[in-house]
Parts: sequence; structure tokens; C-alpha cells
Amino acid sequence: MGRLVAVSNRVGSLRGVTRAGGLAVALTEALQARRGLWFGWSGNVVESAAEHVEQQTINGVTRATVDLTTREHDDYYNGFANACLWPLFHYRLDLASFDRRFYDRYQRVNRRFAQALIPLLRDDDLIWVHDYHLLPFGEMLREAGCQQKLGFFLHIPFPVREIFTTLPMHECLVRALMAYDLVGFQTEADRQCFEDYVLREAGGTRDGDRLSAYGRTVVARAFPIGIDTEQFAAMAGSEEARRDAKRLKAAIFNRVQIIGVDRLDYTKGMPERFNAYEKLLENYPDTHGQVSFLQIAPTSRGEVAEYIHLRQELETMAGHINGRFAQLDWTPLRYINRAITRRQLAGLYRMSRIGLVTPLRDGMNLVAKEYVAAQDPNDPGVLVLSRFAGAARQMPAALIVNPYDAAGVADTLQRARHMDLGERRERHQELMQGLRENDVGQWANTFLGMLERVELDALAA
Ligand code: ADQ
Repeated sequence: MGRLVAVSNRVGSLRGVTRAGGLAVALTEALQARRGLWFGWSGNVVESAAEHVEQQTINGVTRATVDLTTREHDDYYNGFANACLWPLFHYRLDLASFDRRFYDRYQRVNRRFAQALIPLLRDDDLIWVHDYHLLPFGEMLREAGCQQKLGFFLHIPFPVREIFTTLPMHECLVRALMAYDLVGFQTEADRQCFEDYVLREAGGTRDGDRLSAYGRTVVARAFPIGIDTEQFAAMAGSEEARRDAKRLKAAIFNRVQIIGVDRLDYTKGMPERFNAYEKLLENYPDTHGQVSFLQIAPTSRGEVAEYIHLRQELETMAGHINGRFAQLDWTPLRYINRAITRRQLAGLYRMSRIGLVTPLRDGMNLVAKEYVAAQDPNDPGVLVLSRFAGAARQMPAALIVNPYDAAGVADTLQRARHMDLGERRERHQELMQGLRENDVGQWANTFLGMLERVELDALAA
């Protein structure tokens, strides 16, 4: 078994991973099993680039990080990654900035990162690169002569060809992806979009899982990401979480709580969700004084203009809804703009009768999965989930909605409010079974197992 080298824009802390998300937990576990290396950006922004790679080894896992300069942070991270690829891959062509300067810097940072990693590599390493910040990373390793097996996983959607080809450098990016041996997507639909590009735009060919174009062959597959299901369920069922939940429930006078939890991002459909909640209050007056909507949305990418506007928009909308419907002893909507610990989150999910997860577009969406895992199996809540989240394809037992249809979401919320215990239990059992069978550990093992075999498969073909 080769050593695992994980590469991602942000590198997990390796300490106190129980506080971190499922992805960090899964990667840390996989890295510990293989005494691996995790490489990426330190999170520090400095005035001028130092070539220095900071290294630290904890429990057999080495964390190797490099800094970004202010200019790199502006153009590579805030620029090409988050103001071009992120909106475009989420179908927000209107928000995508095609600045060549951003792209040049993106390429240069990827090359600089690749060069910093190369001296740390061993011949039999298995290299697993993550997400849209690092699409060309593998190609740069190959150009420098690296022969190791290279895998890539895209955490966000891969868009349809008509959207993707609006990007002036679409061909360069797909050519770069073809440098990997294995390319993983969240859903079969994403994989198909990639295949469609390779066959129709790049004039490539397909043989089973294998796609060939530009003189290279990759295996392309869907690997839907999961969460640390058992750990999360155990945390939500713990004595502390239950105590938290009881206290919080008393604070809202045992009203039916609807919960939304998202990074503050325009892909998550929060203004549309607020509209749907307003429709619920408008169309179903029996909800007045009886329901309470809690939206938790910590600021992310707070320097990008679009995110600043979104924050202002949500504050205005929350004020409007409360101004219109609040009573002396009832606040219909509570909006909290900060991060909370995972244990608190687990408790909040558990005390909420409805989980409202309505992104306009999402690679997977782990909040939907966490909400389900946190429920009391004897008295579970109901998940209302957008059809445009990758998770919807794996969670048909949720109530699936169109987030653009405010009245439809309002009707579904009303249905969820009145769903009887038998149906809630049935749906929850089915959802939990899926979450147990496809947890994040299994996701990492499946991807790495396939990456290990990929060359043998190619030889066998
Ligand atoms: P994200 O866009 O960040 O992930 P998501 O999958 O929902 O979206 O993960 C968010 C994580 O942050 C969850 O684990 C959630 O618990 C946590 N979180 C959110 N708000 C929080 C708060 N207020 N306090 C504490 N924690 C909070 C990207 C893609 C997704 C894909 C994941 C993983 O956009 O589609 O599911 O990567 O591949």
C-alpha cells in the first residue's frame, strides 16, 4: 500500500478533528492509516512569497503548507477560484468574472504549489488532489516528470457543456484534468456532463469508465461523498446535546422549529428560502405563533462583493418578515450570522422538526445528511431538500422541492409540519440506511481503492 498524499487548498488541523467536518475526519483517518502527507495552503497571506514549506508531523501524518502572497490570494483564491470557477460551476454565469489576470495567477500558483510538493514525494505515493482550486495541479506534476498515480475529486458540480464552454479557457482545464488517472465527481449527472464535454467538444472516446482525449486516458466515476454518520448520530444523541436541545426548545416555547444551516453563499438559496417561509406564514395563518425558523449562516469569503450584498439582503429580508408577522411573544425568524461548534449544531438539528435545505445548486450538501443523522430515530424530523443538491439523488425519501417555487416549498413545509410519526419514522429509516452504507470513510476507501487499481484496469483493457 503506497503512502497517501492528499492535496487541497486548505489543510485540516490534524488536532482536535472531532470539531472539524466529516471530510477532514475522513482524510485524517485515511492519512493515518497510510502514514501520509497533507499538502496545501497554510491559510496565511504574506507580503512576498517565501519558498519555505512548513512541515509538522502529528500521529504519523505530516502537514506540509505554503503561504500565499496578497496578490496570489486576490487573483488565485478570491479571483479565479471563487469569482470565476465557483459561480460558473454553480450555473451563475451572471456572476462569473473571466479576467485573464486571475487565470494566469491561478496557473502560476498551481505550478508553484506543485514545485513545492515535488521534493517531498516518493515513487510509490498515491496522490489525491481535491477541488476546483487545483484543477491543473496534476498536469503540473506530470510536466515535471512525476509518474505516481494521480487522483482528483471535484466537490462542486461539473456544469453542462453550454455553460462550461462560456469559460474562455475551458479546453485548457479539461486537458489538465486528463492528466489525472482517476477523476471523481459527486453524482452521475456531473460525470455525464464531463463525459459529454470529452466526447462532443474534445472529440474524445469512451470505453466503459475510461474516457480518452488529447492523447490521454482517465477513469471518470461518481463517488458521492458521505458524512461520519455514526459519530454524528452519537454526538447528537449524547447527554450534553440532549440537554442543550431541551433547553433551547424551552426557550422557543416548544414551537415547531425549522432549521437552515449554510455557509453564507449565493448558491445556497437563502433569499429564496426566506421568501418561501414568508409564503408559509402568508398562506397558512395557523402557523402564526406555532413555528419558528432558525437560519444559521456564518460569513464566508467575506471580501468578495457578492457575499457582502447577500449578507445585507438577508438582514433586510429577515427584518421585513419579522416586521410583518412578529407578535409580542413570537419572533417568526431568527437569523444568526456566525459559526457554531459541531456539537451545538448536532443538538440544534435534533430539536428541529424540519430541516430546510434548499440550495439552488450544490455538489452534494452535507448539511442535509447531518440533519438526518442527528435525528432521534423514535421521533425524527423531516428533511425538505432541493432537487438541485447532489444529495437529492441519494436521498429520495426526503421531501424534494424546487427552491425557486416559493409557494411549492411553503406547501411542502406545511405537509412536513403535519406528517404523522409513522411516515416520519419510515422516511428516516430509509435515509439513515443510505447514510450508513455510504459514509465518508467508505467514500475515501472506495476512491483510493480504485486509484490503486486504475493502472491494472487499464492494462487489463
Ligand atoms: P460546502 O459548500 O461548504 O461544501 P456543505 O456540503 O453543506 O457545503 O458543507 C458545509 C459544512 O459546514 C457542513 O459540515 C456544516 O455542518 C458546516 N457548517 C455550515 N454552517 C455552519 C455553522 N454555522 N457552524 C458550524 N458549521 C457549519 C462543498 C460543496 C458541497 C459538498 C462539500 C463536500 O459545495 O456541495 O457537499 O463541499 O464535498
